[in-house]
Amino acid sequence: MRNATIIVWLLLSAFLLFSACSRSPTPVTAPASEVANQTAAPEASPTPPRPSGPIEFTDVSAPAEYTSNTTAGPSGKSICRRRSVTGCAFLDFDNDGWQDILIVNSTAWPERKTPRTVLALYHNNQDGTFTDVTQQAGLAVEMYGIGVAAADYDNDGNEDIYITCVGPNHLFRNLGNGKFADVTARAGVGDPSFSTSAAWFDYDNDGRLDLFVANYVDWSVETDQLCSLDGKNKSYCTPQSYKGQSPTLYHNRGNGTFENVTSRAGLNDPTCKSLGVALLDYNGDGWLDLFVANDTEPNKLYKNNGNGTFTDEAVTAGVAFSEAGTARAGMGVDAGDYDGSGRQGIVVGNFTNESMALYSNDGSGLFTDEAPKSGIGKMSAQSLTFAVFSSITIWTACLMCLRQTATFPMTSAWSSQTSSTPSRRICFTTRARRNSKR
Ligand SMILES: [Ca+2]
Ligand SMILES: [Ca+2]
Ligand SMILES: [Ca+2]
Ligand SMILES: [Ca+2]
Repeated sequence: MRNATIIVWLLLSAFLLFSACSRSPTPVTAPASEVANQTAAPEASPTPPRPSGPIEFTDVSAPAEYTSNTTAGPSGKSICRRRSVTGCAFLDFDNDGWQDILIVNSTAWPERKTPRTVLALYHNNQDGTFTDVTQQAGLAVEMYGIGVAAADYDNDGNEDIYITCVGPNHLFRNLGNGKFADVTARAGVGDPSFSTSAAWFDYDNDGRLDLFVANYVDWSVETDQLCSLDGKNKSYCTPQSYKGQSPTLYHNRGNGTFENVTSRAGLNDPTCKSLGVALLDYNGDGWLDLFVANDTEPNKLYKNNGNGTFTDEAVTAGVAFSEAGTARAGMGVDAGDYDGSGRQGIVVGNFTNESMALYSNDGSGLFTDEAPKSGIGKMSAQSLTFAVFSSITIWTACLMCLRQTATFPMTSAWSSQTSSTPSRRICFTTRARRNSKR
């Protein structure tokens, strides 16, 4: 199931970068004679010791030459573009066993004379440094990118890249020789919507990864609206000013092409204003389901019916609204067995004063928001939580911080089937603030 789904985003990336850079040297195997002479060691504890204090991260960007000229986009014309900064992914594109880095980039308005901005691919030199290989990889492509989902969709052993964009998305096939080819047109996956997050997963269990694309609002240069806080100066409109956009589901035909099966699958819903998607099998039936975090609209929990269709169960499951019955500004989302119950729960990042949601899965199809009781609610109340990462700890990315929100006695670590989006750089690239006066 290594490639069942791979969605990589900033916090996961940061975690992996930390792990990679602190990788221990390869252990040397002792000769058999020495092993035989060793006295029996005490049985290892089944649970590794936990750190006694907070986990500390060190910024290794400069020493690793891990830098990129990213842009958070044009200013003035739209809140939507400006506040949607870009994501990144860790993937081993050359199969050398070391995670490489892909950074998505946005771009400026055509009328603004700014330097050309493109994707950035950094090869891991295995010594703590990285080399920019964007040009030779064929990824020096300009687009208004937002997120990235990496997976081997054609089962050739090489991880491919899907970039979500404002405007048509891009699929880059990994040719296996260090180069990528833009196969978007042939594959038929160039969703023209305002795409934010994407997930590769095999919804029909045919052995081929399909593609779910989360879309945001019906915004474009032409539909940009005038909003003002003082009646004089243009400010950024809130999501309520724009119509939502339906997500898109592409079925992998297995011949390098995909079919848009959104309507047939029952996923056509233009009320969605989606920023994040998480994969989980919340009812344990072997069919991957989808949780979609919506901004100012009810969240969705798409139950996979096992026959190519999905049914939104979010309201009955108790994950569509806050406990006060209001739709929150769902952004980052992740799923994982945070409580060791054997069932996957859901964590969602929301707007300031909305608190995060921590949905506990009781196994009967119902969820309970444990955020208030667990302390996460209070701790996250003042944060605008864009992204979350559920593993041994729940990490949250708010505007100006990377915060270890809480630690749970997880028994299962990160699952290849439960990853999360949005693939967006948050804390380290932007100081943009959303207007809190919605
Ligand atoms: Ca590599
Ligand atoms: Ca591939
Ligand atoms: Ca499939
Ligand atoms: Ca299921």
